[in-house]
Amino acid sequence: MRIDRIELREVALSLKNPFRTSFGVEQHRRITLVSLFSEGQEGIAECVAGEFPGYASETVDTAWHVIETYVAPLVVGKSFATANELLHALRFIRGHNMAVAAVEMAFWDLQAKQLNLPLWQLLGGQLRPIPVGISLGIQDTVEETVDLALRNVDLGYRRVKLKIEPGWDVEMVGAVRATLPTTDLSVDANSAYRLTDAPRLRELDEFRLAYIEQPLAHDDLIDHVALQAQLATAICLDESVHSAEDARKGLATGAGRVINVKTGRVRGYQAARMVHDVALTFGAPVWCGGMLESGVGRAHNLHLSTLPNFVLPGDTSSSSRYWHEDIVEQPLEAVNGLQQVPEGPGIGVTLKMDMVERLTQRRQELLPH
Ligand code: OSB
Ligand code: MG
Repeated sequence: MRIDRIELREVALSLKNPFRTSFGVEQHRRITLVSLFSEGQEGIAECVAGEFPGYASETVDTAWHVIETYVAPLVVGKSFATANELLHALRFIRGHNMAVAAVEMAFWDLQAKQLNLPLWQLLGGQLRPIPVGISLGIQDTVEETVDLALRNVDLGYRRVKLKIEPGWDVEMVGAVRATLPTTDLSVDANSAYRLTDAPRLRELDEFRLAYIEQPLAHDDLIDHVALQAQLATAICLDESVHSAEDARKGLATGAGRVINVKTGRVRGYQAARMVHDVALTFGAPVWCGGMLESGVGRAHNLHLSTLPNFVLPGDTSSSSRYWHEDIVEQPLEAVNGLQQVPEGPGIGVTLKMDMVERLTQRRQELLPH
């Protein structure tokens, strides 16, 4: 498959409500859409790098720069039979996983469309409704948190993940647990704690959480091993896992027992599938994380979630939780906590072109030189 050109497009979209985590607040998203064109067909993906390097070191602007300056010259005008061949061409680009992933994921969509297959099938998944939960940002009060958790459980969401940070943890989680005694609950610290906080984190054990997500540093596995040994609750690794090798090390050492898989963080589908397979060999469950994506990224997440070891509810909640209006035609709405995988070739969603044009901040064509 010859890649004729790449198109980059930045679209501005505002979240319904500010999303607060231990590393900052997001209210306006600058969404980078990456399209690969071949023989009149278009594959598309969303780059999940944020405006601010708070979750990962990449940003919207570094990803744009890396794709334009380093990725495109290695891809445009070249032919690749598989995603592996594409990744091989990019092997000397160290890091910048979110930038590379967006290109790789667009390639998968393109290939699925050329084969006239839904992406889940090309990935080797099994079509099924995808159980999803919500990720609840840090709120102003415990009462609001309890209320939001309750309302979303009533909507059918299969799991409630509460964002925590020092000072917003045991009391808040205890209040939610008291109101929702049987709900699948978890917490996500986004690296806000240190190993010396182990006694505090141990207090969470009594709330029977499914897992504590990424309590310690974004680049740590060693301290997570020590912490996991002191906790009854499983640790779920997010920020610390950038590859299948990281997943192997994390699970083999006992740094965690669960993995949150995000294609952007690990460099695309090929790597995401390898993380999934490694976890399976350890008997560790995985689930599909989210990065406040538009419908393009959400559709990708749902296709990935059809792989068999995605056994825990993912973060691909309804598009309408985040957006007044999404940029894709197909509604991606959970019903009773289940999302349907979009049908049709590739990712199965199409852009609302008028809306996208209206929201476009910049656009760039990358042609062969
Ligand atoms: O840690 O999983 C995370 C959002 C942005 C960056 C990191 C994370 C998140 C979420 C939200 O938890 C997941 C979603 O609903 O898209
Ligand atoms: Mg997380």
